[in-house]
Amino acid sequence: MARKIIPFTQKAGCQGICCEASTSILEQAAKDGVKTYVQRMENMSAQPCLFGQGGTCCRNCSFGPCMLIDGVAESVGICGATPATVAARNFARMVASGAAAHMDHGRETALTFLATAKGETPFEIKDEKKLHFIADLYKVKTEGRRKEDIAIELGEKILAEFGQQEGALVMTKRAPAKRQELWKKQGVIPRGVDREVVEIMHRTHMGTDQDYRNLIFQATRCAMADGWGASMIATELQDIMFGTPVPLRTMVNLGVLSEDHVNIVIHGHEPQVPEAMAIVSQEPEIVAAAKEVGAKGINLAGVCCSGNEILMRRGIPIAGSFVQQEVVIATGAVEAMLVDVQCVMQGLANVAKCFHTELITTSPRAKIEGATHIEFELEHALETARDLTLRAIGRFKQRGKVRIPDRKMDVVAGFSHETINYMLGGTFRGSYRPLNDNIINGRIRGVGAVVGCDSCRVESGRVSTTVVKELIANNVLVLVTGCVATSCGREGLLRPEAAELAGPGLKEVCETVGMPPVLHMGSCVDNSRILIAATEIVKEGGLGDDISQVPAAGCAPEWMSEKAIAIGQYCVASGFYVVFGRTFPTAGSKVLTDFLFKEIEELYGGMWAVEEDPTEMAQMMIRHIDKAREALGIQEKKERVLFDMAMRQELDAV
Ligand code: NFS
Ligand code: SF4
Repeated sequence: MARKIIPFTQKAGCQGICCEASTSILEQAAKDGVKTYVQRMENMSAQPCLFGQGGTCCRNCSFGPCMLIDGVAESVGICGATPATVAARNFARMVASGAAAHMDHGRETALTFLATAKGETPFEIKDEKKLHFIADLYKVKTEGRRKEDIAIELGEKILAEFGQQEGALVMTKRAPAKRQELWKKQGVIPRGVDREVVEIMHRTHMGTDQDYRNLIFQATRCAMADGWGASMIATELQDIMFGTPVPLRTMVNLGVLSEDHVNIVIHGHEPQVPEAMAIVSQEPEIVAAAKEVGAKGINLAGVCCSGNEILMRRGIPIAGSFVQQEVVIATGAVEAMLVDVQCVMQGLANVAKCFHTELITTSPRAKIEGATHIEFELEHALETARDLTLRAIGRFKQRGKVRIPDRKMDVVAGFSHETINYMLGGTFRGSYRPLNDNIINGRIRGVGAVVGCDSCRVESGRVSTTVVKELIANNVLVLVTGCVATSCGREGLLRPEAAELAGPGLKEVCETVGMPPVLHMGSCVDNSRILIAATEIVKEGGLGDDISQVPAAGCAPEWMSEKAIAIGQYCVASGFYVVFGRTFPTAGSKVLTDFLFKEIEELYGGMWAVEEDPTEMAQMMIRHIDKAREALGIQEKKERVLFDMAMRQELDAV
């Protein structure tokens, strides 16, 4: 049965919360007078403004805000800007902001990589194979050279791409040839990383670009500089330094907090602080210090994508998703919460004040009033990490009543696109062949990427997991990243046992391989792994020669962040059909929305859609997947046959 999603604000009490574990904590917090997003939503005096929600409010100059009504001829800004122009400007600015978040993350990663190569950080070059692969892409010589020398040259080349003015970002050359041709034709290959954001900010300035198509063109080029640029750079360099993920077992949900350990929660996005914390937390002196205050040791847990980074690579558990961040503190069990950048609620500061928790900001780019600021500097990474850990230990004795819900769930995470190679291909022949074959023979209907945030405007987590369950029940293999992955983890969907919920074909594949039907591919910058996985499927052959032909679709059922818009736009530009949940930021302009939902398909082979009902979201993806299967001539379930070269070519020619 389809579940009607009722906006949280229309309900009384705590019904919009993701799981029972959170509900119990939030109810107690409310009784104790601790204010979280629940109270803040109730206190919100007005319903969301329709102009703001639909993208037709402009305040790009002091004549505004100009609030425009679509379809009314005289409803234009004082400057004459139409609803389509205003909505396109606002959309482009969302892309710019979202992309900039990933770009700054990518830049920090590149700087850390370079410093690591020079021996100035406690990190190392862990994945030499990937170092060589990426070095080859960037035409950095590898033969007979020390890995550090390769990394220095590579790091400098990558860093230079951020300020590059002309040319093309190197990572875009990884896409299928046909896709690259299309991008060239459309002119959307990014010239540099930062330039594309600056150009959006310029074009959207009062009185500049006033053609919605031209604005969306630049938004696309900027989004490309995120997905096929900064995010991919972040993922690959992080893998080289911290290790490319391989499948591992760990846990998620509030129950991963420990009653008898010092709990340090790491929240935000960049993996430098989490990695340093992971290194020092097991040091004998640190453990001894924890024991001195009566704790058994240090328990690290993650929130949001910082959590996903160390979950994927180190198996460190996740205490909560985005919506759960305040709940984590409200357990009373957290000695310190370290936050760096993005998706950190300012409300945390007040929640922390109600407990013994110290909220600590670590990035010079993101301070919060009322939080302690301890800057994390790479050159003193471990000293700072020790200092942070000791501060947390110092708080242990101040703990009041602790309420850790007895809720945690097993998850298997760590599916890099390289792992999918081996997982499905077997150790003796790592390739995407078996995946492609199973898609061709119909056991797997297609691939669904369900990504993005969890939202407190809906029954958070529930919308995403309903989409995911519907997809796997229909034999769609699901890839997840970000907070959706945490939601799926809480519901047990990231365990091989979840194959029980899959349709017969997908179930058979999962059981043969021993993998879950829902594969956790990492944080939100790791959506770049999905781009590469789709590319590998194309290159393997038999499923068309471009990403837009692959039976696949993307979805962000509970999106909230501007990053999600940037991600959606680069997925559309890469040929994906992308469904967003609940609300779409251009809804106030029919012209622009029609362009993004329909006409854009002619340009990129991908397009947007929006839908509130999760079952319908999944069905929309499935219909798209079936359409792609039909176009490939594989819509009927076929028995598994071994493909020889001639047959592959025949399929390629379809
Ligand atoms: Ni993605 Fe990750 Fe979560 Fe959304 Fe925020 S943490 S970068 S933006 S809320 S998934
Ligand atoms: Fe109004 Fe135009 Fe100024 Fe925007 S730029 S606030 S539409 S006058």
